[in-house]
Amino acid sequence: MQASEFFDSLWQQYIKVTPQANRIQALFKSHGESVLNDHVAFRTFANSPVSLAKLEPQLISMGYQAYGAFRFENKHLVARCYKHPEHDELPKVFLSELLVNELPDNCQAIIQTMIKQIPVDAVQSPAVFWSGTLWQPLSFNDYQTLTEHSEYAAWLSTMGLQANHFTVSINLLEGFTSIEQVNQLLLDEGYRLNEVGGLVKGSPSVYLEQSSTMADKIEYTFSDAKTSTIPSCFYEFARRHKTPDGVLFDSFIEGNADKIFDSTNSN
Ligand code: OOG
Ligand code: NI
Repeated sequence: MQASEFFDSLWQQYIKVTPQANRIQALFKSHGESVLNDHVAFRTFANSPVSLAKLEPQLISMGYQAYGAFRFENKHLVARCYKHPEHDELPKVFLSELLVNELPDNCQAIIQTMIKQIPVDAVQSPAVFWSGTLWQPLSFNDYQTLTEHSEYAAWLSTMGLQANHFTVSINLLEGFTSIEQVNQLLLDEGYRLNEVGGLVKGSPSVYLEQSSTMADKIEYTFSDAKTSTIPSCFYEFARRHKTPDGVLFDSFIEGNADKIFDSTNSN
């Protein structure tokens, strides 16, 4: 699959559950901007047929290369990032996975019932990245148990494989040069931003500043027919700075990412 086709399909699936992203993109365009993506992100279950190691070859097949690795002890996650060496205009990819066996036993049991339903050959093509939940809905009670221990697990249980967020590259905007300007535009338009650790994650001194909306909310029907609103996906904004060697920093920062993850918290 061509990367351009990949990102088009991914975006179409994403805006179905994240209407705010489509509206915010249109807002930037109404200010004369062309909107290009810095990166997209995915979440998955480790030790499953869709683990990071099983998904990675699909990124490689489109010409991507891994170039960074991250660990989030408190959230029980690891992540890798990927870029396209020949086409640096293509979005980078941030792929994380949940270390299920670090969670309490009751959470592991809930997650194993989902993992067991994933076909062993689920990964056939890059289209797996918008295949959603490859398992039946869990009960509302189990969902609540997961939220208590891992918001990431709860999100992944209901949303599955799809773009968790797209990220506007502030560097490639013309009229909005600072992240504060972007945040102010969004606040003025009534969007709710992730405030964990402050609106701006990072600083020029770590060469990366990021902010994000709080995820949209969608109606979801659990296995026991209980319907509730759950967080879907969010939109991120990133401004990169030059490192001392004069090139734009192109990786990710654990301290920033740790807070960006909270954009899908349930309240
Ligand atoms: C990924 C959070 C990290 C970034 O840009 O640092 C991230 C996620 O929420 O799945 O996107
Ligand atoms: Ni991100």
